[in-house]
Amino acid sequence: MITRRVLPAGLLAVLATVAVSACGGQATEQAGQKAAAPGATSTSAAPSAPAEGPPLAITDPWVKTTKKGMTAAFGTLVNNTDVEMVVVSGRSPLSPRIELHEVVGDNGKMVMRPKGGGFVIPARGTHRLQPGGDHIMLMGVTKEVKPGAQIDFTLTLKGGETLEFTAVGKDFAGGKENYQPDAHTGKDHG
Ligand SMILES: [Cu+2]
Repeated sequence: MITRRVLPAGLLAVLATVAVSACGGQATEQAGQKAAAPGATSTSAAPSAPAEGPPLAITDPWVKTTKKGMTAAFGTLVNNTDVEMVVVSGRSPLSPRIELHEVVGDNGKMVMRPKGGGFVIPARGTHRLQPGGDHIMLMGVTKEVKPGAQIDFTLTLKGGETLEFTAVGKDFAGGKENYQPDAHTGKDHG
């Protein structure tokens, strides 16, 4: 008797699955997008990931060395999926206050400011964080970052997924790349 009750339910489930996948390309794509997103949790979830890598990764992450105060983190965000990803916030034990910044020209000077909408990584594309361009801004740093230091970061995507990585401390002479920490002076940064 129990099997008779269970069977129709199982059949319904199968029918439902068939119906969903028969809805056409668009619906199937959306289902694929939803399935792909939760996988974007962490690069450390890599062992079972396909050869192309995790859904979202960052290559060569590094943090500019500093005594204290402000610094920034860089690297190249790599989107291995068919859907756009948007990084909306970041956190790290190194700083109580992290913002996603861009560098723009303002009356002939390059200034930094929070990037509205966050960092967008196109489907199957990359988004480079580099001195003079978009960067992860760390403010209120109280611990010295020396060359080779290992700094943990967590970036959060629009959908709530996260990317965790460890960036390495590197010396960087800012001059020609227009990376100017003092560009923050007079802006909203504390
Ligand atoms: Cu900045």
